[in-house]
Amino acid sequence: MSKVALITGITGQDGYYLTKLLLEKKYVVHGTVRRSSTINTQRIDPLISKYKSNENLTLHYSDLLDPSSLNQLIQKIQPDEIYNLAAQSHVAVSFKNPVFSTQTGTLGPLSILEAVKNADKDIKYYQASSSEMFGGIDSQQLNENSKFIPKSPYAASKVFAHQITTIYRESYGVFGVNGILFNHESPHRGETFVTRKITRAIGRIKFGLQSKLTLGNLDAYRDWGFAGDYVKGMWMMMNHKTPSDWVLATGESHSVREFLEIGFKEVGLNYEDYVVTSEKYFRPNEVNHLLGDPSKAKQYLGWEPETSFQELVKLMVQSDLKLAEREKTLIENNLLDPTWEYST
Ligand code: NAP
Ligand code: F7E
Repeated sequence: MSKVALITGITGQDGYYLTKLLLEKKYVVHGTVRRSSTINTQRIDPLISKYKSNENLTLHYSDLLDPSSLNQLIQKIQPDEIYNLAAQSHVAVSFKNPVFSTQTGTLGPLSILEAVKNADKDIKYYQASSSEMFGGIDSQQLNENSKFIPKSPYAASKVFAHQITTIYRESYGVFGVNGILFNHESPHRGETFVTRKITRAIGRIKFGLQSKLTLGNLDAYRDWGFAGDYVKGMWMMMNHKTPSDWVLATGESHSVREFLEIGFKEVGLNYEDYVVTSEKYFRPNEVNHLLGDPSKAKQYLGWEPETSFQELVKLMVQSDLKLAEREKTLIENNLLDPTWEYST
């Protein structure tokens, strides 16, 4: 019989890649969607058209801030695995909307864990933990035993969710998994995260739709991998014999500046001719350096990243060149208003 998975945050970047993976593995997938005034399923629309007619993919309105809706949903669909991907996941925004970010990041996981604890069947739970929990105070390689020094409301809420998952594992025997994922990107990355902001701008600059790119700290270092590789790791953690904490990372760290250099070079341009910085994009408390050590996942899960940093930058640039070309055609046909630089 097919396994049943529930994914919160199915409309996000990881939601797209994980849904695709689980459907390919013949799971029956249910996902939660927030009601909004515009349709917000763009990322998963291709999967909806491919799989919805044979009932392998079902969407439900829910919000992490509504525990009773989550509880009823879990009782109704009786999933084998729950992947809690939903979060207000933008670190800079979490300083501006700290209450919403923290409530979503803490009340959400706790509500789901309570429903899992009280369910009649054994349900496995995946918590989307984050390398932001480490705080990045030096260039040390970080693993499952490294200390948490959260530096934002986002990171603090992730520490709570991580620890409450461990508490439910130890106290009630819940199969609770913490995936401590370092930054992972893709052509489906939200456009206000730095990598996608850069590759969108490169496409738009190349097609004459934008003249400059305004960023914040160019000297921040991140361990950037490809989201498609990381969702495989999530599934491997959930299908390992014992629940645990797992770091997924590439083991390489690069600066925002390096990302810019490679990205602009891919289209024959020099980033220094286009990039300016503004205080607007600096954070009240910066995570300067993140570098992960994925050796536990490699040893026990057999997980390894398959996409190099250079390949990641190139695949995002190539995808956003195509998008900018389509955008240009729409503008030329008066079907889209030109915007000369995104304010994000
Ligand atoms: P994302 O693209 O920002 O997607 C977040 C998802 O959460 C979206 O579907 C969003 O819905 C949903 N959401 C936000 N607030 C919600 C609420 N109150 N109730 C229900 N749903 C809500 O994030 P991602 O990059 O896919 O990341 C997935 C998870 O991994 C997140 O928890 C993130 O914090 C964590 N994480 C990400 C990374 C990374 O590098 N990508 C690294 C470590 C951990 P809308 O589409 O309606 O906004
Ligand atoms: O910033 C710097 C910024 O917003 C990366 C989330 O998925 O990964 C992500 O969090 C770096 C920071 O990602 C701009 O200051 C410079 O040092 O792309 P980001 P993040 O904060 O690392 C972790 C693991 C998560 O868990 C989160 O959910 O880039 N930076 N200039 C900029 N960042 C942004 N967004 N915009 C700029 O203009």
